[in-house]
Amino acid sequence: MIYRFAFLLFAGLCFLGCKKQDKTVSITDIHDSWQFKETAAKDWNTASIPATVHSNLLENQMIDDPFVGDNEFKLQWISEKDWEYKTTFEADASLRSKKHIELHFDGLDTYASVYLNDSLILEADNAFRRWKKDVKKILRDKNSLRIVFKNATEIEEVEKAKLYYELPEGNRVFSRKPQFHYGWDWGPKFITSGISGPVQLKAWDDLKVEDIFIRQEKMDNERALLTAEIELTADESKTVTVEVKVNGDAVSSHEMQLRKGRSDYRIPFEIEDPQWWWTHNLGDPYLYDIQVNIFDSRALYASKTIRKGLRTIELVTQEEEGKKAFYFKLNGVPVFMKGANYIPQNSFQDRVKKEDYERLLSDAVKSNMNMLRVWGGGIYEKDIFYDLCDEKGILLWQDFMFACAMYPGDEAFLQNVKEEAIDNIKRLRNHSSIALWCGNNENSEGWARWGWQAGKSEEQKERIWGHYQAVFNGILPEQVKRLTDDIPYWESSPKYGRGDERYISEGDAHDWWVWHDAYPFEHFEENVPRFMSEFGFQGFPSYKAIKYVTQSDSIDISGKNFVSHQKHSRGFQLIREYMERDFPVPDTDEDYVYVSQLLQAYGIGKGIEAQRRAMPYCMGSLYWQLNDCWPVVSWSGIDGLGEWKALQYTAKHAFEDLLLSSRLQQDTLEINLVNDALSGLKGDLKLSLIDFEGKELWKTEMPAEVGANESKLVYRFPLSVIGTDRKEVALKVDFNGKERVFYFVKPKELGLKRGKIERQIQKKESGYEIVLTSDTLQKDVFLYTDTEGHFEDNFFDLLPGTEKRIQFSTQADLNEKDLHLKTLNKIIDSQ
Ligand code: BMA
Repeated sequence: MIYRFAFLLFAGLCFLGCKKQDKTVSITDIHDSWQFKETAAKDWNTASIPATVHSNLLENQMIDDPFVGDNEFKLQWISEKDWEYKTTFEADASLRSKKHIELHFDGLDTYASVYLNDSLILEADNAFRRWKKDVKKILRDKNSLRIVFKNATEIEEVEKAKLYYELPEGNRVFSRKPQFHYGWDWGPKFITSGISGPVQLKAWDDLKVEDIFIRQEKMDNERALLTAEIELTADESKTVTVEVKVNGDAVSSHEMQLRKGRSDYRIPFEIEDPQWWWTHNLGDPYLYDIQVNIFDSRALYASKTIRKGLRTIELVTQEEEGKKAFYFKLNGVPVFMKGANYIPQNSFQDRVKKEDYERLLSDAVKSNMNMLRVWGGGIYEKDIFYDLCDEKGILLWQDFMFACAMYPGDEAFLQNVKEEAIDNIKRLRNHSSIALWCGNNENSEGWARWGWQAGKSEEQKERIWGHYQAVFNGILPEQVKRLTDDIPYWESSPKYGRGDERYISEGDAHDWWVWHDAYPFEHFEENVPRFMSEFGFQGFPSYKAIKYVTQSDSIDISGKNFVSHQKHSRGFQLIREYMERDFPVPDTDEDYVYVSQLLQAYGIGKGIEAQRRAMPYCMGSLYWQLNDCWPVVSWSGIDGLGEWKALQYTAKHAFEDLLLSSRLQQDTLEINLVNDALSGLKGDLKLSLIDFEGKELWKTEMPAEVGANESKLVYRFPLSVIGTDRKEVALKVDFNGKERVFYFVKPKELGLKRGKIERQIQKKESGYEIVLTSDTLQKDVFLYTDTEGHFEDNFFDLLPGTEKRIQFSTQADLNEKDLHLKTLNKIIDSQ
């Protein structure tokens, strides 16, 4: 016993000094001195890695910025060529003396032949996988490494020729690489290639920790039962001690007999009075530091720390009144999911930096989002994305990377998909943020109603559908079940396409009647599904993004330099059509951009509110889409340069845990309180009808309350109070100090007068405070400037005689002349 204590003390002291995560494995990055060229070319150019060929060409100033003007079209030649990369590196005698040496590639995009010292060691064919190769025998003192990337198009043609039928949506289905690279209705076509992840030599003797998974077996308020599942490769059978520490305290220590070769070991442990991980809006996203230490009789062998939140997550799909529910329970509590669909942040992944992840995910928190959906046409994100979601308390709906198509199903393809699933599930399974793994985006909807079956024989249809089943009801759910601690799996988003009437009563829904079928925004109010996982409307990006694209100081949205940044064939036309319905159509490009953003915010705001009012029937509202991968006219709330469009501010307010919402129903305005918090609220509801000069025409006040996690109709305001002219009045509603203003006609019908806005600017520690006042109600006040920074609120209504204080956070100096302002008043008044 005394011996054992002494041993643990020794080991503990040793650990304090051992910063390295895994002493058994020495890691050498091979990131230096890379060069690249087109295979047919003579001259080599320097290359930083990880990167794409496109980024390397740009770094060498060999191409123009792909995001400017119509450069996209001029750069298509890049993906039609083959490219190669080379470097040299040393492996000294001490490294080579290690018993095992592997070369690891954490990302190769996509068809790569890897030569080490002129031996072909690897042929990769999946950009989503990680590759490794035993190189012990090939490694020398001085080594050359060369990687040849074959262009994807040629290989896809070969694969296509092997099929006696055509698969829908083009050749991209043959390549396991991000599907948006082939162009999307918000994204350019850049079929990249290159070394997309770190390249490392990993060398070790005797023992290697392959993987550690902290499986949460059971959890209640008293204790969490966990198992550390450890995958080890050992050269010989020997005895080790495995210790688990939680937040620095040892909670378990086990002696274990290692088996020779690769084996799995299970170490159970408990945490008493565990702290639950919550989404940021409901509590603390608490993360434990769980450290697994492996000792032999002399010293610490290996140590790995996993930051893990403890929580239970459940997808409830049981029958309710003959229909199937669809909601998430976090820690046993049904939670309304508020958020958006996430796409890759750049066409060239290497250009997304740590601070971009930090900023975008902080923006999601600021916008009161508690869930993002990682959409299936993009990428399995880097670890940092999931680390930040864990920390910030954002849940993730994680798609597998399949979108809007039917895929092949030959043995090699299925095996490749299986390995891809194993790689990514294992990499991501310790993250508490992942709430769901979903098979694909819109594949089954497409098959059912996008005409993909036309012209195919019964046998062909059966075969294609059989391949679908093999992946989405076979391989993927099997791997999720086998490798995770009961994370739910969902076959496809949406469950039913909108052509199937069940889309509204079962599973998740993508409602594209608005936009693609040009239904009015009011459609959202009458058609609320169980969980809206996609709905959206386009808006122009910021002035900054437009100026970047056109490389000009003025706003021109119809020139050839800009129009290629609208990827939806009817996009411009649909924006105009909807604008004519609800908003004034301005006659300058600058105003048109502004009103297009108001329009987008107005429509999607209506949808979010309708979905939240319908809680608990509806339990989720994820709009399409959070962000962009370049500057473009799209459905995003945050544009390609990180600027917030009006939608993002509207979403921020509409997603607050307490929402005051209204709906016009014949001769009444119904007022709802929606409360997502875990405790109820009581207070005074104050209503006051005002004209646009602020004169109070009517008022009332009453006690009101709303329960925890509840939406409640609290007041019916009779329109008879107003009389017939509803264009110049607004209803101010206040509940416990939270205020909202409702209107009775469409924005274009409002009798708004230009008026005058007084402003004051004060320097503050983290930027500036802008104070605005006006004698007249000012609608949709938009502040903008060329100075880098962020307005904490924008596109707001300014009530007459009331001060509005806006924080502008910036490191720069804001010149008063560079602060501009637009209002809907000015546009309406001048027409
Ligand atoms: C959704 C997405 C994307 C697309 C968007 C807008 O269904 O899944 O495929 O960009 O529609 O059309």
